[in-house]
Amino acid sequence: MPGQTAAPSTDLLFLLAETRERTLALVAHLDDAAVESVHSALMSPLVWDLGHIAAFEDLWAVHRFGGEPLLRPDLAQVYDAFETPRADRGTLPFLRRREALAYLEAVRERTLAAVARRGLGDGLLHELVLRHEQQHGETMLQAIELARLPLPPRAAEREERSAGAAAPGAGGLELIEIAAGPCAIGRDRADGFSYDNERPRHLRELPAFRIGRTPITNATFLTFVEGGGYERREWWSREAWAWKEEYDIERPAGWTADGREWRAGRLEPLHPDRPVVHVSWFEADAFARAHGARLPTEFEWEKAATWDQEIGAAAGDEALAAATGNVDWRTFGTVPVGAAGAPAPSGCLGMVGDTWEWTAGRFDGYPGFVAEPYREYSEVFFGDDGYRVLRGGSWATRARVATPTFRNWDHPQRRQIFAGFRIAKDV
Ligand code: AVJ
Ligand code: FE
Repeated sequence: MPGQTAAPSTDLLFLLAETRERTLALVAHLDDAAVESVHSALMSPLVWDLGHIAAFEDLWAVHRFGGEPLLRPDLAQVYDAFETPRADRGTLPFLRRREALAYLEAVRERTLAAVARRGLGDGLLHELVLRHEQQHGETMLQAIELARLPLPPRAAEREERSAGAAAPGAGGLELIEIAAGPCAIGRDRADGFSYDNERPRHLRELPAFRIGRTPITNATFLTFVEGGGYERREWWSREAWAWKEEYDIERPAGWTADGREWRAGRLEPLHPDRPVVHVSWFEADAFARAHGARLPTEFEWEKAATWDQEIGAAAGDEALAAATGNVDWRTFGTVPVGAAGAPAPSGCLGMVGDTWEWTAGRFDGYPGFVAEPYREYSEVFFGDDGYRVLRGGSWATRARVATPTFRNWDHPQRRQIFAGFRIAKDV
């Protein structure tokens, strides 16, 4: 599958270099003000991500793996994401663009020197560093979208993959039934790289359920907006209603009242067949209630994405890779639902790629969870804080990260993620 870890090899060094090129290309066309200023209380300045990527690599590849002292111990605090919430990052003495770029380069030299000295070991720490930078690439794309900054010039060459692709599944309202039975959830170290929150792989018994063949499209969500969806108190939870009222939320983030949306720094007509994105969990939940439905649990989602009823096991790596749709910044935007990737064995389309999908439950550890290699990756977000799980990755997620077992999470009111949803129902 795309997230598979090959035996540690020089492939990893190639991928580190390729990922770095992409990181740098995200900001190369922007001026210092665009890169260094805080555009939104929700997001770090782009330059913070640059320094943070370097600091993470300094810690894990140079210090922990290479056994060298940190290159910049003075910066550890500034770039500690947990110590310094996003809202406060604008006030920190973080590096300016020129210094951050130099820091990235100096750390990378030390990383490569350590590899030259001791090889890659089992490759897991370098894999962690690689995927960390890849995840921050998506965070930076979110910041760029939110600030309505231009995408890198490469995005202008993006393929238009909409041709001929009608949206199957009635705009997301067609549901597929998944029979009752067990499903293996998660991924073990023996299967290659996994994050601690995906482990241990374990069986779950699930009752039969129905789930959207595709995510909900813009056209379908528009009927909710125009049908008074944001005014019907009965469709909203108490918490969601309070949020919606406080912030005067009337439509998905980036939509205008006259039926257009902000995409890649410009206003474009709303594309009816593309999945709705930039909705919060609260909005997704309200939409589902309006349709007498609910959001799928993350286990239902994973079963719909991976489970092959015929063989009573997860589909093979090749089938899962073939079902992976629009990822890797291939189009720098969404495509019509169902247009990219083969169907999962369940018949569901577009499970991985195009848009993250909100799921019903709280983010928590699987039974037997062990934090590794650091508690701040996921454990500190578990439990009652109300983080909801997103699955499936978006067009902005790198293929290596966008696996059907990968768990993303955020607060239910957040809308900066390239996130939509599909609906589900009990049988
Ligand atoms: C998995 C996307 C929620 O951005 O907070 C980046 C990924 N962890 N650096 C985040 C992450 C540490 C994480 N998410
Ligand atoms: Fe990080």
